[in-house]
Amino acid sequence: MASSTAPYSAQEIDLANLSLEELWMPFTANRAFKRSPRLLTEAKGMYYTAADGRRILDGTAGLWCVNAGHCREPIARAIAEQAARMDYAPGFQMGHPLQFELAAQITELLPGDLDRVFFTNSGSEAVDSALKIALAYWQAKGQPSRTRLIGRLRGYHGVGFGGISVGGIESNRKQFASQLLPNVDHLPHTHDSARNAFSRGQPAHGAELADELEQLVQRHGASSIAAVIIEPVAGSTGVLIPPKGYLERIRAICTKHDILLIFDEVITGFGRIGAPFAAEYFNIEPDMMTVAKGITNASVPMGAVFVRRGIYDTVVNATEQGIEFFHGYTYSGHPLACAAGLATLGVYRDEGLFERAASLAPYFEDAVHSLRGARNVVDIRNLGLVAGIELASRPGKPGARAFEVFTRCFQDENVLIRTTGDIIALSPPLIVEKRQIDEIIGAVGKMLAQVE
Ligand code: PXG
Repeated sequence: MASSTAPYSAQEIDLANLSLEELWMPFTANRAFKRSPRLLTEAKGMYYTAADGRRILDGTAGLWCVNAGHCREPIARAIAEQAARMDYAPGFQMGHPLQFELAAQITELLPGDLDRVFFTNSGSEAVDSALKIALAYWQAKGQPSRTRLIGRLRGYHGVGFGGISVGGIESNRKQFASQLLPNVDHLPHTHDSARNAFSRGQPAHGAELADELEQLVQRHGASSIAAVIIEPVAGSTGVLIPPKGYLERIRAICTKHDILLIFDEVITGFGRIGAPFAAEYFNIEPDMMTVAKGITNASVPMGAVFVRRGIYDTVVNATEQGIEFFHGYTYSGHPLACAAGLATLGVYRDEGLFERAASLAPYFEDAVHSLRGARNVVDIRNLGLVAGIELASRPGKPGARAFEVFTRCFQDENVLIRTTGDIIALSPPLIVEKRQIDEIIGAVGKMLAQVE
């Protein structure tokens, strides 16, 4: 194309002359990245193509989100057709059929009376929306003193002010520490390497850590507490599987004191642990769930809050007329996201991908635990198709060792993994084949042996 015209598609970008300076990259060491960039240009199924043409096996489903594999034809087609038919429709005081249809189809996957859906565009927005729904609910119910929010140490709930306030990842909070939400408490995290290292599936020890919630209730009074938010399986912090009995106890204490329980299922939702949602896997019904990522197979940004019918009814019926909940986004229920979501649900259903994740889980478990004994490995934990491999840190350089494994896996082994601190996280698309699991584990094992 003529050089006077700006490129408008990936194929037309001149990679050799691509300027990296202008973009401020998220959660990235910008200066180091721009010195030695890692660029992806295409994707199909289990593989990315890197800018230098190498095929890269995706061991992380992008960022835990491309559960059905990349560039699935039915999803790409649905997006393209919808973009041509109706690109956008206002979501305030107006609607379009796709958003109602997607909400209806999703609720078929949900347990009990979790059957109301509020759409957002990301997990962070879903979390902030859920926290606001909790406050609106208690106000509508005539208990406006219930405002306290309880999260958990090492929890990740996105990057909104609400999410980092209830979240418990220190590095995400410290630049903003003076302006976080007030009236927030944190439960202890559930990681206990002394008792639970190398557990397969749910660790045996730690159910009693839930009792800290009872302590917080005693300290503050139940009538001051609006909601508890936790990831059923903590992802971002490095894959922490809930101890046996822990989630049951959290649920029981919340029920006893009438505290709303929010499961943040942004990672666990849509099949990651071998069930539609962690709520089903653990057979525990939260009062709300937050999701994103797998809802559209990450093809178009979308998040959602799933809400028990009674919460919706309470908020909506509390207002005589007019708008009941002063909250929403320009792109809530965006037509492209809804089209992608419907097609994604179709792929999950037609290919039985949640069941596939469940049936591959034992093979995946054996594969990741075969790395026990590899150099510097101090713990391995897993559930469904997610695993964390924790390495001993280099003195004074937390995260450096795992990051070197990550860069070498990408550069030398053509395998994409993810690291957080010194923990390697694996979460392949649910379409992964056994030989690809072997390839991912083989690459990690080889690099663990080589990296100092
Ligand atoms: N809650 C949970 C449990 C998450 O895992 C969010 C909320 C926020 O979602 P958005 O869509 O706003 O990013 C997340 C996101 C990683 C990693 O590798 C994890 C996430 C995002 C990016 C990277 O640990 N989780």
